[in-house]
Amino acid sequence: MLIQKPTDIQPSEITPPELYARRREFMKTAAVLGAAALLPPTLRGRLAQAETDEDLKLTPYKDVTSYNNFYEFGTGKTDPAENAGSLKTKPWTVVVEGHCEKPGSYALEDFLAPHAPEERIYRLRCVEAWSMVIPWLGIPLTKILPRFQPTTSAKYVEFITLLDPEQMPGQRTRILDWPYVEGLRMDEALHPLTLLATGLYGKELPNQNGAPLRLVVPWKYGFKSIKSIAKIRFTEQRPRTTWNESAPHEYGFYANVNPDVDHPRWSQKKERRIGDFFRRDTLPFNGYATQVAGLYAGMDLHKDF
Ligand SMILES: Nc1nc2c(c(=O)[nH]1)N[C@H]1C(S)=C(S)[C@@H](COP(=O)(O)O)O[C@H]1N2
Ligand SMILES: [Mo]
Repeated sequence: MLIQKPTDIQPSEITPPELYARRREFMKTAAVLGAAALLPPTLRGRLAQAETDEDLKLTPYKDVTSYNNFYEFGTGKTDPAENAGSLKTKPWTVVVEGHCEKPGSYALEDFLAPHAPEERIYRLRCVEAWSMVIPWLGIPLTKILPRFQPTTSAKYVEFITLLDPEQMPGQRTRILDWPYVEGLRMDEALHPLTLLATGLYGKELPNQNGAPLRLVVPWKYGFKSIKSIAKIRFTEQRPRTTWNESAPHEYGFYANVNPDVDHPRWSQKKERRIGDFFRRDTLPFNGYATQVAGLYAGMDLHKDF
C-alpha cells in the first residue's frame, strides 16, 4: 500500500527522521484513497483496519534496533544489538551464481551502484506473533536481479548469509545449520514489494538488523527476510531453507503470513505490535493481500504454508 513508484522518489527526498510523522499523515490518506476501491468488500474491511492511524505508526528506532532475531549473534532478543559489533561490513562482497549469464563476485558498492535507494514503510510480522512497522531504505530486488540475466532455468532465488564463525559467535553453536539460507520463487523475488534493504530510518542498516544488505519480504513471516547476505544463487530446484529444514512442520517454505494457519505450538490469529499493550488481528499476507494474493492463485495455503 505504501509502495512508491520508483521514479517518484530521489535519494534527496528520503525523509529525515523528524519529518516522519507529517509524511505518514499524507501517505496514509494517499494509500487509503488509492488502494481500497478495487477490492471485494470482505478484503476492503480488513484493509480499512490495516490502514488505520495506529497501524502505520512507526515502531521507535530504539525498538527496531534493540529487539531483534539474528541467531548468528545469540538467541536472546537483545543479543544481536549487544554482539553484532563484531561483524565487519566493510568491505563486503556479494557473490552471484547459478543459472544466470553474468555470475560473479561483486563489491557491494558495484552491486548497488546503478540504483538509488528508495524508502518503504513496511509491517514486519515475526512468526513468533510480534510485529513492527519499519521505514526501510533499499532497492527493489526486481531492479537488481535482471542485471545478472537469469536464464530460463532460474526458477528460484537462494540467499545465503555470511558464514564466518570468527565474526558471528552464534555460528560456533549448533542451534541452526549454518549458514542461514532462504529462498523465494522467481515471481516472488521479482514482485515490486520485495526489497533488498541497505538502511532504515534514513540511515545505514545497523549490524543487528542485517548490515550491510538484507532481504525484506513484507507479506511473509520475518524469518524469510534473511540478513547480511553474502551470496545470491539462481536455482532450478526449490532451495533448502534454514527454518524449514530445522522444523518442517512448523516453518514452511512459503511462510506467507496467514491468520488461518496456526503454528503447531501457538495461534497466528493475533500479534503483539511492539510498543502496544493490546494484541491486534493478524491480516492475511500481513495486510498486502491485494498486491500479492495473485501469486498463490490455485494453491492450497494450508498445505503450502
Ligand atoms: N541470517 C539471519 N537472518 C535472519 C534471522 C537470523 O536469525 N539470521 N532472523 C529472522 C527473523 S526470525 C526475523 S523476525 C527477522 C528480524 O529482523 P529484525 O531484527 O531486523 O527486526 O530477521 C530474519 N532474518
Ligand atoms: Mo521471526
